[in-house]
Amino acid sequence: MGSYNEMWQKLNMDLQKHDILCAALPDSFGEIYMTQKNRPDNMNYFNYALAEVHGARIEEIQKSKKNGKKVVGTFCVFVPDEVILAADAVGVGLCSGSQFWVEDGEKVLPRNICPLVKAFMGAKVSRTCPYFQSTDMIVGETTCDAKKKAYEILEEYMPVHVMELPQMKREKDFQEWQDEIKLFIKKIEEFTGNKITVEKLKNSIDLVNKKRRALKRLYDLRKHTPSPISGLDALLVSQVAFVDDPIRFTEKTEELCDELDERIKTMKPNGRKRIMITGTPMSVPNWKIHHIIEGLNAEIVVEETCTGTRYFEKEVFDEGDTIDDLVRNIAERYMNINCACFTPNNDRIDDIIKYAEEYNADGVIYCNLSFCHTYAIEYGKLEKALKENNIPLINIETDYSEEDVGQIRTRVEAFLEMI
Ligand code: BJ8
Repeated sequence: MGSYNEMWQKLNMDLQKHDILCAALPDSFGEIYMTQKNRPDNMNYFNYALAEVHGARIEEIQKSKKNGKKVVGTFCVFVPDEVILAADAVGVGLCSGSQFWVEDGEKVLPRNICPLVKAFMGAKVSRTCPYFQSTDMIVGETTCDAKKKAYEILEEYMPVHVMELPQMKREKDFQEWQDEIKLFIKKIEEFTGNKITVEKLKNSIDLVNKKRRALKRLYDLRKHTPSPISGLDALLVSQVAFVDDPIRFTEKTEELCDELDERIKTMKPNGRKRIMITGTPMSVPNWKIHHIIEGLNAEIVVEETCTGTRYFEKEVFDEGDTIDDLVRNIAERYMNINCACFTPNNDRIDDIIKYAEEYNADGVIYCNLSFCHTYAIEYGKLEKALKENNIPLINIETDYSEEDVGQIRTRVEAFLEMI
């Protein structure tokens, strides 16, 4: 990473601590990513984006701020990016996947909660995340107890707006979600001073749909046997999607897909086991499970997670004459994300069975962050359904630490031999 000390200082970051974080990232990225063989050339952009994740991208965001733009941070794929962009704000996904932040998170939160929540609190408390330090407003949501209560603490550090996400999918819930989106529009208009017009909202719907389409194209290419891209690389693309400029990201992902389109013409089956990952999101730099699985000569071909299919599946319908029409379209798309915070959530099981067939998966690995109760409980139902469909499944509960790597490797190895 280049020298950005002056910028980080202006962002009131703890430079000493941040140096420790920055020193570790290139090593782990080099060891996990750069040792992969035969990577697509167009992954260079995503390597660069990762290397500059605290540098060049932050510089760009600072430039936007100087030009009067507000920066809005989010933690969940339920917060509609379309609204943020239509208000001419910059949106960044702030979920944190590093063990580095957990310790500081535990200073303000109980230890026995999900590492993702502890990590995002730790990132703020320790002043070592330049995205947090650049963010003018956080938009949270009432998905799980850990997050919704953590927002009350986060509010002591910065402005927070929380969207109430209904947790059933009845008509009345759908109406309520539309009302929440309208409240969010009002809030962000006040916050940015920019009016959201029908035209602006249509443009942002179009922009985000294009981004989704590029990711869908990438995932469709992974259906090929063998997959033309490793699961690790596909995960990196998804992780970059949360912080990058959406137009550039879409262009770069399409370029990558063009290359993969050519690749599949000459690829021959490699006999590797094809694995689907399902469960909780894997935000940057959480590459732990992918690294273990692909290190055992299997290939991950799809992730049914929020850093996978749940992020890009289904587009927002872009027809409508009024803000209300467009809000209805947005609500419809987002209410169909099958997160375990919903009850019931049988559509997620249907999705997993459908993907197993579409991606020709030999087995499914359920990855659950420790203390995430909703996903942990849902495992039982999925296990039953996959058994009925003869789809092999194992359950891995883990956090961001490295302590259980050996144990997980042994279990995955046995699973791969069995399927
Ligand atoms: S839509 S999966 S991004 S809530 S933070 S629920 S892991 S205990 S992240 Fe999520 Fe939105 Fe759902 Fe997706 Fe569990 Fe941890 Fe809560 Fe988590």
